[in-house]
Amino acid sequence: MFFGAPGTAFSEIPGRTRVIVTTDGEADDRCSMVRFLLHSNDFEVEGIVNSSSQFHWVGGEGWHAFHDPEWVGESIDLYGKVFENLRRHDPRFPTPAHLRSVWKVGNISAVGEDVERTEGAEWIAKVLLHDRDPRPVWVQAWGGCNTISRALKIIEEDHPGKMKEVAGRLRLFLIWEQDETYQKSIRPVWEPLGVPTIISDQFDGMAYIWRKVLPEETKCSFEAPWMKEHLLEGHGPLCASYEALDGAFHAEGDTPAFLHTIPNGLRSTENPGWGGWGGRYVKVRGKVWMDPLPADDWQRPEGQISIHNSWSKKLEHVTDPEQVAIRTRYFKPIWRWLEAVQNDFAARADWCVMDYDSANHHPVVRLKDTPLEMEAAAGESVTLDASASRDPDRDRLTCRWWHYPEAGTYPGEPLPDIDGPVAEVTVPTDARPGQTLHFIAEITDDGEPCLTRYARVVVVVRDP
Ligand SMILES: [Ca+2]
Ligand SMILES: [Ca+2]
Repeated sequence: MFFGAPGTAFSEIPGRTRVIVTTDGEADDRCSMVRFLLHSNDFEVEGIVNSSSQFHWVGGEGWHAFHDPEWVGESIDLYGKVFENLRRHDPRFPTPAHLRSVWKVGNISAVGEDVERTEGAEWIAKVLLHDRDPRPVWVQAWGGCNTISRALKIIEEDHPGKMKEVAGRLRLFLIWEQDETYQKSIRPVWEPLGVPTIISDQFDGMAYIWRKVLPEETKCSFEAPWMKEHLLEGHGPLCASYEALDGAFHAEGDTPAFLHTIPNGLRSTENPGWGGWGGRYVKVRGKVWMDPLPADDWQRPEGQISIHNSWSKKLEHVTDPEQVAIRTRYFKPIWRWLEAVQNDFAARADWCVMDYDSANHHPVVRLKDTPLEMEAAAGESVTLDASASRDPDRDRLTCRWWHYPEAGTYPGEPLPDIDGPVAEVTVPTDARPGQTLHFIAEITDDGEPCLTRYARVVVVVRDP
């Protein structure tokens, strides 16, 4: 254990990621939106755009009905009611007026409709074409890709000379392919231009099937008593609007799309294979990343991946212990972080109603004489030092350094965890030059709820 040195809360906060959300307004999108708005200090929110999907569109009947796009405006209004208090905890929370100004309605009239030049599609195109800001824009499909597809067609039609530049700025995070437009329109044109694209199936661990697929030990913060205490009651109107199911976590299938882009120290945006709050992915072609194979003999679909051929749905109902073990392993890149993710949510819910001194705030991880990337030969030892970390609330911090084998390329046995802020690790003698080992500093305070931040050090094995 060590004590975080005192400090002001707002210095040294990592840069925010630029994000655009497209959403089909399903109940779980509406739950995700509550969390997203409470994380909006972590992002530069460039767009929130209603879109259709294979599940919901205007004119869809019964379960396929389209939730009136105004739900986004209503969520922003509820955010507006707690905004002043959120600002006491981080002045970077965007104003409700800003969020309203970037909320647009996109292509919603039918499944996969990407013909009409909607306001939402024009807006996404405009942001992507904005050449004064060179930083990546993470465009997330919480629903179909059709509005994104229309936006990219606008760029193809009106600004063909800018496509390469846009491709360099665009990042796609797709929650399945919830219509055919990725395969039909986006993939043929934009994959060859090297747009980094993550197509997730693991997200389903946070969606409706969470109770079936998450390990027991991760479920406590999804159950009704936890949700009631930490979110639903006594935390203001935005959290009260969260559509719990019988009081418990409902579903937030789209949440991993933005969890991936939170600057929490895991540096997931640098490489989808490194793993982070939004899951861990493997490169399947070009710059396209999808879920790791559940088992060696599973085949990845060549074309669209969605509810009809998803691995999560194949694994949902298995009961054979071997298959259950495969399922647990498959969702681990998501569930391994969930306790910290839920505590983060709870702290933000507190920020809606509490003053600064009553609430908890994140540790600030600081490494000392420890580059984020270092070289070491097999058999050589390196020191990883996070002892300069601190906590704005002067909370006591605990640190654990752990080896994340799946994130690196060294294929041997995982190295043991090391408790404490300073770790000396020895590169295994059988590691080969060029292989990588990832070490995560996981630093947690003793505030209520406890909050966790990270650092990731990548050790590249060099020639002796
Ligand atoms: Ca959705
Ligand atoms: Ca704290």
